[in-house]
Amino acid sequence: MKRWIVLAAFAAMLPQSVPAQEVTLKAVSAFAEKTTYSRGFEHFIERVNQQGKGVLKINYIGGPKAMPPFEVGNALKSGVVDIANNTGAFYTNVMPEADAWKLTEKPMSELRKNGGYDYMAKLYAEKMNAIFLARHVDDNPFHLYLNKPITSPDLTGLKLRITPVYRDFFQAQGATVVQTAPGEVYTALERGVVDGYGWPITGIFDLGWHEKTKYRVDPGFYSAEVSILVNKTTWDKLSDAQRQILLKAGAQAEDEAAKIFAEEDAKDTKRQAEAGIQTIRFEGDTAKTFVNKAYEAGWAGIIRQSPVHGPKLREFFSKPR
Ligand code: 173
Repeated sequence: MKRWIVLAAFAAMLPQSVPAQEVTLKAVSAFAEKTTYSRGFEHFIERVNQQGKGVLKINYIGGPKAMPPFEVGNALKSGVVDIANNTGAFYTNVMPEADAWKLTEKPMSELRKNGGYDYMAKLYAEKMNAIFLARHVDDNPFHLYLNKPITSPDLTGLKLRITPVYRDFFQAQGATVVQTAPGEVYTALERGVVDGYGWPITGIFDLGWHEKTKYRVDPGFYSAEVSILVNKTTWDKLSDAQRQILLKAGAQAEDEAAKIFAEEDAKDTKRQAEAGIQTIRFEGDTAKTFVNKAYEAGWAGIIRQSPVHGPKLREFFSKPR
């Protein structure tokens, strides 16, 4: 009898064998629902909710209608949301180094091996209380779109809509800049508040900007980054099984990015031409100088804001040019 009591007492101390209760994570996107830069994230959520039945569930509250895009970084840091779809340029207030992802010239698979990912992951943990789970947009260059023609890379006299992605480059070329969230671009173009805007090669049809765009300048520059972030306090509380579900769906999203955007880039380039958007193309040395200046100005901006980490990131991310 006594033995049974002792055994029962030990059994009560053992970890429960019944699975822990299902955890629900709150998610938000800095980009409009069902548009180009939310799509990879929404696919990720579908996979997690499929794989995670009874274990882990993501409750997606939506895009900028649920939360202003430039507030998503702080909301993720503080735990107001558990998961966010965001791009580095939208939360430079939390972590200026995040904008350096646009300057990567190596695939994420290589950066995950060469220490570049680890270096950034540490900054995300320290500065943003965040886990950088996966980059689902890459191989997707930015461009300058215009309503006034130009004949050289000199942008003097032009007023351009920007985010931190384009600020240093466009200013170095002489432009005047005004920052807006994507949701304000259409109205800014319609009212003639700006002469053009920065945006990647894909996605201008999502919010109807093709109706208000005359020219695209080629070549493009940099590589757009949109990624899935998890609040670290939330992450630390998850079980191994729950983390594995997120890691697996994240790895899938990151692995697919290059292939998806190779196709999307080609599709939207064609669609822009069909919509009557004319290409202003710099050739030869002019093109080369234009792109080199973009990287020079981009890195100078990152290093100015982060003098210790900036040069390190440049070593990991850059190719000699
Ligand atoms: O132009 C932008 O709003 C911007 O910075 C961005 C970044 C990544 C993908 C799409 C847009």
